[in-house]
Amino acid sequence: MDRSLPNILVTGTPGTGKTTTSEMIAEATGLEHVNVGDIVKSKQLHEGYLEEFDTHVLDEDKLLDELEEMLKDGGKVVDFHTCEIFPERWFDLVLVLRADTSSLYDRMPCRGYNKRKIDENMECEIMQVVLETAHESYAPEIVVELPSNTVDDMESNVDRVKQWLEAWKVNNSK
Ligand code: DAT
Repeated sequence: MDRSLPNILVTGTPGTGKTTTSEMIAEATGLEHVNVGDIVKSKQLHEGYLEEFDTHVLDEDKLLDELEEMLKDGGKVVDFHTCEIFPERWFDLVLVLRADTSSLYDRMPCRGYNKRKIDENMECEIMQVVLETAHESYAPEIVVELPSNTVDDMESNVDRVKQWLEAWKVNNSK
């Protein structure tokens, strides 16, 4: 893809801070935040809801068509809890947010998740599922693991992205 601005994927277990961090990145850089979960719901890009797992079954084809159009010119910060469904070529940087068990556990109740979903998310984080999936799905040099336990962590993560973006612009100027 030839784009004048990069696309960044912010991924991680639910509750690790993807939406908050993506909004902060958008604010600090002028890139546009794309909240995939919200798009799935608002455009009904799912094939129904699984009550037992408290989750929507994605209509992947429709979702990818929708996102391809949004991402083609670059300049997007895409926030989603899974990363393997997207084509590798879409992203220039993949951030995997990580939270300690205690930080993450404290954030779960405010999400209104049932016990099963909380246990599932905690296990997902402990077993580093999203990090491993990101490593399997993208080139190693674009995958960056970032701690997201405190507000200071979030601020320093946003600063790193700002610096990365400046370097990207220099390296990709025509
Ligand atoms: P996600 O989009 O990964 O599901 P979120 O951004 O909605 O997560 O954050 C969930 C809650 O946790 C929200 O109340 C903000 C808080 N939070 C997230 N990351 C944090 C951090 N690094 N420090 C403090 N609070 C954080």
